Amino acid sequence: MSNKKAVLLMSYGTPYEISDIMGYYTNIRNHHEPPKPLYDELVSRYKAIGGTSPLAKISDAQAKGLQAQLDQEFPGEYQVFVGYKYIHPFIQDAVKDILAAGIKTIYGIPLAPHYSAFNTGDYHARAKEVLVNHGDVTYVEAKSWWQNDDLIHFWSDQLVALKPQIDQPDTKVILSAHSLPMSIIDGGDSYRDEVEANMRTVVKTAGLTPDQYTIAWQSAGRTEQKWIGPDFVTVAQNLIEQDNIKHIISASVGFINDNLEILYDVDIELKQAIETKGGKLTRLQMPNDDPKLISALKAEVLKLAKA
Ligand code: FEC
Repeated sequence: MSNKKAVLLMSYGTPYEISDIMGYYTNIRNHHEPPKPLYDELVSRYKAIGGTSPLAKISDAQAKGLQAQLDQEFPGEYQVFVGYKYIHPFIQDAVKDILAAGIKTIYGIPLAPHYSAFNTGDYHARAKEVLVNHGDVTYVEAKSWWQNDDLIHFWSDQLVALKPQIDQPDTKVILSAHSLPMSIIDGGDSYRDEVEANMRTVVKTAGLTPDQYTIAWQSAGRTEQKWIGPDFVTVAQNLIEQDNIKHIISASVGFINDNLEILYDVDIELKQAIETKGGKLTRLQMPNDDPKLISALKAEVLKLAKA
């Protein structure tokens, strides 16, 4: 038996190469293969950002950064593992590795700061299903960690640096996060409320006035159902056409990584939509493995350790 504690970082995962996309997309669609037009469309989005997303490398860098910060303060006490929901190494396999290492305490932390029973809640469920017959193992779960000061300041510092531009009457900040089907929100999921509270805290910390920003949603799925809106492309175009806005500053506060939804949906799709209407886009940097993000993860580990 080991006295070490495991930190299990969990996220969506991303295809490592084009040939992984079919299996990955099939997993996202609950083991149903995507129709060919949807599959082709997803492949073309990955190709447009260079073939694959940098997400796997970034998750790896986050895990290494966290391990280094923990080792510095608590040598030998923690071992960081990574598991994905839709591609290998799967969350369940990471938990099996933890068990094989003889570790009896697991701190489960989603690499997404807003709780959603649909998304991050499901990460925990997948981890815990492996532990059903392991009553001697303690699993402590992080729910939401967007309130962390370092993470709030990661965003608000960038807005403060852009304040001279934001103070211009032709400029608007659009804060965005991944949309979800409204049926999930109507079922009582806290995701939308958490995301909006996060956005309001960021703009308040940066000292923005209500007329300087707006909240919108991005990356809704290609389905018939109603998703949380308004969509950020429509919002941006209306601002330019109807409100004399020329400069949009995009802050995708709902994510912590450069991924397909940032590099394609913001950097290609939103940018083109804005430029078509004669406007200009500036996008805030994503946390990735910035020391502030790593400190936020470490703070969450220490919070769980005290719980
Ligand atoms: O490879 C990459 O860089 C992208 C990885 C990726 C991240 C991500 C984040 C979120 N998603 C959320 C909700 C949904 C819902 C559906 C859905 C569908 C997809 C598809 C791909 C995909 N998601 Fe994702 N998401 C990422 C990738 N997502 C690929 C399938 C093609 C498409 O629709 O674009 C609809 C599922 C369904 O079809 O039934 C719902 C939420 C997040 C933000 C939180 C988080 O990061 O976990 C919410 C990264």
